[in-house]
Amino acid sequence: MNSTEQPFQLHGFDVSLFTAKARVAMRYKQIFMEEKRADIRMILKKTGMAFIPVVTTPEGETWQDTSDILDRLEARFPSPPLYPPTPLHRLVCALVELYSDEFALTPAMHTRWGTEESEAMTRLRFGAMLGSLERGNVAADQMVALRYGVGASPEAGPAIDAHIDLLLSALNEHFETHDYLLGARTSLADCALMGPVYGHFYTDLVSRRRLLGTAIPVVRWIEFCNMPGADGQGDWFAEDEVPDSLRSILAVMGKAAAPIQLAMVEDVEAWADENAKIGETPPRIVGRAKASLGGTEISRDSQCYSLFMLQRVLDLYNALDQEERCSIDGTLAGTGWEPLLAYHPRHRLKKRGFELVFA
Ligand SMILES: N[C@@H](CCC(=O)N[C@@H](CS)C(=O)NCC(=O)O)C(=O)O
Repeated sequence: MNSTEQPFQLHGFDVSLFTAKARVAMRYKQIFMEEKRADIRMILKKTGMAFIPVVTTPEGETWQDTSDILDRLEARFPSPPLYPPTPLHRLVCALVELYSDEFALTPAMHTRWGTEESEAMTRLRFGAMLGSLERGNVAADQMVALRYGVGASPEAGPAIDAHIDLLLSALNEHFETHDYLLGARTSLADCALMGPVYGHFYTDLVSRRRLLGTAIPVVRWIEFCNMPGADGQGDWFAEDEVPDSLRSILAVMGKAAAPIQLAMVEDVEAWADENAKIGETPPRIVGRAKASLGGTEISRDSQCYSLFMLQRVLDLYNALDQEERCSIDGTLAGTGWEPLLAYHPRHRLKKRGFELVFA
């Protein structure tokens, strides 16, 4: 780096789930960067969509979609690595990413908008962030509408709270002994999970109290991820090691996430059977899926993007040879992820620029 070098820019917000994911990756890699409060008009102009975050590079490229952003960061700055070398650990990362980016929107929207106290605080915070209470309330109203789209309804509240308790208790147990999900080094899994756990649970008032009151090992992990420090980290777990505490986390995630993810993907596939045209962009939402979360029915909009995220997991899993797959199946048996790994999509989506199109 020298004084004439331009920084990478991360355009996002502290309250944004996906900004938290990208931030952890960029800090861990010690990339010369600055954070900018997102200017949605600029983002719309550059990407054609209003999603945050966006990364702009010193060469003037724009990167959008954190999964893609992290892939690009890893390719451009391979050291220190975020993606572990063994197939099992890569798959663990992809499953945690699927849970965090997809399912965890339900608990994340619940912690933000599911109590009067959190909602009132968030409205004030949005106002402060956007320059006026009026603007804050406009943004908040849009987000409250999205809450129902991801199944964070008041009726589902108790089941979602029970899920958050299970997750925090599994994470607490793991982080009592390990600094990060995969051992002594940050990975893609930590970046992804920081999205909901830092971006929402830790910045929303009521759940923040819950973390500070009952989950100090998780808070310590949040601090480590957000401030990775320059003094070096240790190693990931050896070879194919998945300690019981990590397996328990995967089981909490899989049992909650796999049923609704599969139901959403089945809706997308049924829609695509009738309507998909190669090279064409599907609508964002094509139905409404239902599944059980701990015995309570939750329902969510079926988004085509959910098939794209599942492909990321299946591409890794299906590239394994039979021996590797057998060993991974053994490790993941009983975690709830099995039906997703066994699924064979009839349709495929890919990116054309920033858009999803049928391949
Ligand atoms: N897949 C995208 C999702 C980004 C995303 O949904 N960002 C949220 C803010 S954290 C957003 O912009 N939501 C606006 C919307 O859903 O319309 C990514 O990984 O970057």
